[in-house]
Amino acid sequence: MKRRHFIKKASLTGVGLTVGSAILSCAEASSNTTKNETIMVSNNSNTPIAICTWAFSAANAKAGEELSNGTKALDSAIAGVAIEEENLKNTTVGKGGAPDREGNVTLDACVMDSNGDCGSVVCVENITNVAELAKRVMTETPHVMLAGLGAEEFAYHQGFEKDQLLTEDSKKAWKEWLKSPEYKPLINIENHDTIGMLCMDKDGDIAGACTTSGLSYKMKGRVGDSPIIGSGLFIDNEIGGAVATGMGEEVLKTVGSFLIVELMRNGMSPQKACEEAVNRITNKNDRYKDFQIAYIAMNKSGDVGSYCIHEGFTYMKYQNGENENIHPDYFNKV
Ligand code: SD4
Repeated sequence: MKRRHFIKKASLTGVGLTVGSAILSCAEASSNTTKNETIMVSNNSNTPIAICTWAFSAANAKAGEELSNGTKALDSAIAGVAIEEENLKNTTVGKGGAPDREGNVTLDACVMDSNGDCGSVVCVENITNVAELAKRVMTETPHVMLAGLGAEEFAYHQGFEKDQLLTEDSKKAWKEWLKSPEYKPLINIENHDTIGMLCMDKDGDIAGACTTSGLSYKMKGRVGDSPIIGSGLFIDNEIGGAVATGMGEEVLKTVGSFLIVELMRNGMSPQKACEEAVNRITNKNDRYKDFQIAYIAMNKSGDVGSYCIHEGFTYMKYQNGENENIHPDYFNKV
């Protein structure tokens, strides 16, 4: 099993106090963890890192800048993804997102913090910044998930403004689609452009956000993986985090992001864990030829990885002021 570098931390004062370090395997680490100590893997680089799905360079740079300025991981991720939620040209996130087949734009989002807290909103209309709304569910309610009208009304109570999410362009595209309304998602063309983001801040804490309008021209009421904790996003701050993009139904069936974090807990690198999560889908499902799934992951050492079914997916990585677009390996080489 791959050996990793862990730092044993004892939290005596509320501020993490490093009391020693040890080289332990992941399995040893989890079996050695007691109530009074937390096993942490070090961020070897000690610099903040932001990664996000697809080539959303401005969003990732925004998160990177926030992290560099000392903003915590969750708020940095939310600030990053907000760039795409507000980007009218992005037809699968936030305002400007493609509607369902009846013309309603409904958004899904979730966030997960480094302390294990999470929040989610599903099928929300008229609100642009749904990742921030998911955070409010986490911080301002006793619940984890709010749906539809309940989520929308909660947003107004929280001071969010009502917005028209269907733009002239997305309305035009929908009207065009209605002329021959065949529902057939196309690989990388179905605008699989959900933004999922993982951030590691200066303290080495990891958090993430995932936000989408889901599949274009989906059935009314359809919800995908993106707002589902464990499927579209999962974080365990002792181990790392993962996010998904692509055909949400297939991610849901395999609880992909949780799976990746658990595989990392058991010693896999982020890269290998993403590969295994994709393999779980392609091994059992011949239809993989017709849909795309992509995962990105980061561990507590700041290592990142990604894997997808088909060529065409890319992701962004910000570290040390550099914002790179990375083309990961993919499964379907034919
Ligand atoms: C969904 N996973 O709703 C999302 C779609 C997506 O880029 O990733 N689009 O199934």
